[in-house]
Amino acid sequence: MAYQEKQLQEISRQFQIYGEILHAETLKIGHINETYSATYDQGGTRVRYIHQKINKGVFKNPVAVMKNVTRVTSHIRRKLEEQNARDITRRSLIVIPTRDGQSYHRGRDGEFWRTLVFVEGVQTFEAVQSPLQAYQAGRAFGEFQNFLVDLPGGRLHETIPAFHDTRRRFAALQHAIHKDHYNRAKDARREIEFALERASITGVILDAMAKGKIPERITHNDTKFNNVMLDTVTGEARCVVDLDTVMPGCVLYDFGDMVRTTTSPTLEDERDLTKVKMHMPIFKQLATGYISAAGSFLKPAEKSLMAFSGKLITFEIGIRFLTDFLSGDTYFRIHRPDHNLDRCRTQFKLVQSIEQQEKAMQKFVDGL
Ligand code: GN1
Ligand code: MG
Repeated sequence: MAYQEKQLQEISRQFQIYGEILHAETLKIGHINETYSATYDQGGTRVRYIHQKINKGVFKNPVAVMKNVTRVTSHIRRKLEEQNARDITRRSLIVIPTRDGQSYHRGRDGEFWRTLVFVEGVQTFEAVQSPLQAYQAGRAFGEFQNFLVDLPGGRLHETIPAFHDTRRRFAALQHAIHKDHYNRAKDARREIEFALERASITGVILDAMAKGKIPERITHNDTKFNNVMLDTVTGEARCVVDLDTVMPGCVLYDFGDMVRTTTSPTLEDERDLTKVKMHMPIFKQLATGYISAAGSFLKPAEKSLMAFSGKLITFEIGIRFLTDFLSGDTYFRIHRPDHNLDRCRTQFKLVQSIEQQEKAMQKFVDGL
């Protein structure tokens, strides 16, 4: 644990938490931020909060990140209140302000911290357990996008510019191959070849957006399956989390990443590639769930690229892992040597599997 309980204690005192910290644990989720859950005694009841250190290397402007997060979460909360929805505090994240009313605390070491209400009675999964879970994920992210179609107050900050600019991601890969700073290209020959053969797909969504065929919308941009919290009892999606990259984007980035992280019921770094496969029944549930919530605002042009987006975003994340492997693993946290190469292989295997079934996927979406 990078931060000891004592340090966390000091940080937690900066926030409007009316309780005494009892203990804290590291949560091993995500490749980027550091996340802790802390238990407090609040008037004799135990309550939990999330404390998170924002990765400044990745999010160059944490203040902008928190501005976005606050706007988005308060808007969703207001909408849920208007609908007289129940269980509101488990349906959208709640940012706990600092004692001086800010959405983040900047420590003496310059690090940025934020605190969120811990949503109880939910689970996240690294791999899908059933097609119905994919339906839930699709519905949850579709609903999230739908909540934000009328966000007031102007354009959100681009917390990471060109985040899903697949052409730029591809150029970054080419650069890393060319530099081969760590002499690792020899270990990834097949993966490099696989990537280079598919250069032509990188411009499809970007071009459609540039031509105005596909609109810019507010999107989540990191719709991994483990960013959906499912109710432990009912299995229903309650809340989507990890809002750092909520910003102007394309709905297909979100749908594509859902395809990547749900349709093969395997881990993102599964080493047994024979297990990695796009499962049609899961895809069908995912797409149905998504359309059930997003169908009301989607344009035909967006819908028509849904199947393709699964392939593209899986490819994109694959080349990001490959680029990081070639560049010395500086971006994604790794837990073993060659971890990013393994992650890349898993993504590329899934790309292949999607390619084999793309027509059938397309046909299904067209019928929705
Ligand atoms: C990163 O760390 P996490 O799970 O929030 C990354 C995503 C990738 C994902 C791959 C800001 O997300 O873009 O799809 O890893 N987030 C950022 O697992 O780069
Ligand atoms: Mg994330």
